[in-house]
Amino acid sequence: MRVDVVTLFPEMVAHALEFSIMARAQETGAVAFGVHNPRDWTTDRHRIVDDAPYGGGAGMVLKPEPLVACIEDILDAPDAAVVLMTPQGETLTGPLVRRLAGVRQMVVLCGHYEGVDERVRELLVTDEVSIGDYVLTGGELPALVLIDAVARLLPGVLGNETSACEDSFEDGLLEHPHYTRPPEFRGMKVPVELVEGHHAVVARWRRKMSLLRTLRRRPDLLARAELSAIDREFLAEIADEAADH
Ligand code: 6GU
Repeated sequence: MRVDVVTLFPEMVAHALEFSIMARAQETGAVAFGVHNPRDWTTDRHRIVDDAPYGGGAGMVLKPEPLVACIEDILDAPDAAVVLMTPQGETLTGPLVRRLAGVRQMVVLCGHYEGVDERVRELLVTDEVSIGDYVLTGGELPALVLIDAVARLLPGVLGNETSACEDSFEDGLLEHPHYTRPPEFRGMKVPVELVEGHHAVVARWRRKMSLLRTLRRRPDLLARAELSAIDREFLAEIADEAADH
């Protein structure tokens, strides 16, 4: 997959992609990143990228000419997604990440100031994405969140040791707790089910903890999760225990 980021702060984005799994994903060729400054597509002496909004009001709006010239130069796949990062966008979730992970090219436009001229959206933007209901000063951090979430689903990016399919949300439940050595730390013991290491016992303990965590922290997820008869039995047991106390 090719990912091109359009930003007035290219160093901020490029540097963040130089670490850990994103760096390795680039080295192995699973993903190719490009970072572009629309200022390089201006044609005036002052390299101006923004202007005051028509109709007045506070803040500046990103001008259409440099943004459109930049994006049109970058686009090379016919099925490319052109994603505008904006608090007005669709909230980023697993299904949206999986859909975007299926395109050959993703161009990510980082909004700034009051936003971008509406004609850029009409001409080129295919998706508008927000990372949650709070306002940030720019689209760079949200773009990095989106890119990380998408890139880790691409074939060959995660090793088997950190497979994506056991993550929280993948089966609609939160993950179980994790432990490593030592078996006792400050008087706190690792659960016996894990220490003894019988596969079926470990699997049952993990599933139960996953259900319990989701019930306590995210009952909204539990209501939508796919649950087996055994899962439901366990949840009924918890409900009975709670009723007894
Ligand atoms: Cl995509 N941009 C900005 N500026 N703020 C946000 C956001 C995006 N998503 C949540 N807050």
